Amino acid sequence: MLKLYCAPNTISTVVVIALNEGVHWEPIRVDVAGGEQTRPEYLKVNPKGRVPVLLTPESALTETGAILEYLGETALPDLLPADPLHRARMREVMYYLGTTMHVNHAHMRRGYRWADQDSSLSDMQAKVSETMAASSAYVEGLIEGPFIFGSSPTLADFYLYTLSTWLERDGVGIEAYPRFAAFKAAMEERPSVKRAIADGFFG
Ligand SMILES: N[C@@H](CCC(=O)N[C@@H](CS)C(=O)NCC(=O)O)C(=O)O
Repeated sequence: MLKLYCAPNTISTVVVIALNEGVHWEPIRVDVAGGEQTRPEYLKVNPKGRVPVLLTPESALTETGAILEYLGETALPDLLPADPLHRARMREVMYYLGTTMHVNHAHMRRGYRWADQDSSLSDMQAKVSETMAASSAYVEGLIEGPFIFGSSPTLADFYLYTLSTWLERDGVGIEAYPRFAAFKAAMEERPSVKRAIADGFFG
């Protein structure tokens, strides 16, 4: 059975929802707030000290986008577009979310990765609502509705859902972005998301 090292309100919840779409799996909860991911036992699992990590029978796989694509190819083919250009468009969105929007968010609580001085850290925090609003505006223009690419979700929708749940804490009101807000509501109708919420992965 697949196992996932995961924690509430982190990017690992993307994989939680994807797995809930139809894979037999088990969570291994990591106390990220308590720093468990920095301890030697965890670093043996993931030397990067981050969640998520997917344990397959063969190996430990990291990086949210890579895990999603592995699940798409092995267990969730309906969430992986068959057409190469559509598949590349899906990746285009996932790379943006992983390398830009997630990083914007990380400047709120994880600024110490990039700077030491208090003034630098508070500068970074002050920019988060601006950069997350800019990302939301970009995403608003992408969403065909109700999902990113129209009526059927792809792996990228799970990624975007998790980021949508971070906006309030980052000082961005999703209601300013009607398509993005409707997307979030549509995702919350899916049993996979309902189960993740009930299991305490959000909020
Ligand atoms: N590039 C990685 C980033 C993973 C990541 O940054 N995870 C965060 C949670 S959102 C984490 O584990 N943080 C723990 C820490 O910074 O100590 C991915 O997309 O999977």
